[in-house]
Amino acid sequence: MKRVITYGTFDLIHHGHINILRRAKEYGDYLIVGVSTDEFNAIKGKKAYYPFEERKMILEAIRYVDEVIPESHWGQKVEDIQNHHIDVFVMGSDWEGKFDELAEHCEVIYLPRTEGISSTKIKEDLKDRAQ
Ligand code: C2G
Repeated sequence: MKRVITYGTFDLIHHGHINILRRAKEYGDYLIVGVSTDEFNAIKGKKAYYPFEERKMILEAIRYVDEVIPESHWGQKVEDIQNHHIDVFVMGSDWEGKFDELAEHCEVIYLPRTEGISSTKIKEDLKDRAQ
């Protein structure tokens, strides 16, 4: 069984998230998602609308996702890859090159981002509409 992992905040789930999850799953049979904790988001400078537990629950309901684990710090990826016997690490192209060192442990793949959508854009558009 080929095992894939990807990471992110996955706030306000949108088709860009679904696209990356669907394509990541195509690289194997089992997809693990490391979803950022609220504390890690603060380190990333992000404030998610949904708290960790809700973002985790929503991801677990997505057909491409087999398991969700917490992402609490930048440095956990190698340990996750080893502990979960990961074959492929997938991220969107906005992270191109940032995780190349993981190639020592598994295949590293960056997939094109879905243009025109982001959780930040959703929040901004909704704010504009409310005015
Ligand atoms: N993504 C995408 N297209 C979009 C928006 C996001 O392909 N329009 C992808 C991102 O490239 C990423 C994943 O969806 O691979 C999750 O994106 P975010 O929730 O924004 O996660 P991010 O803040 O990039 O955190 O250690 C890695 C970090 O946790 C990634």
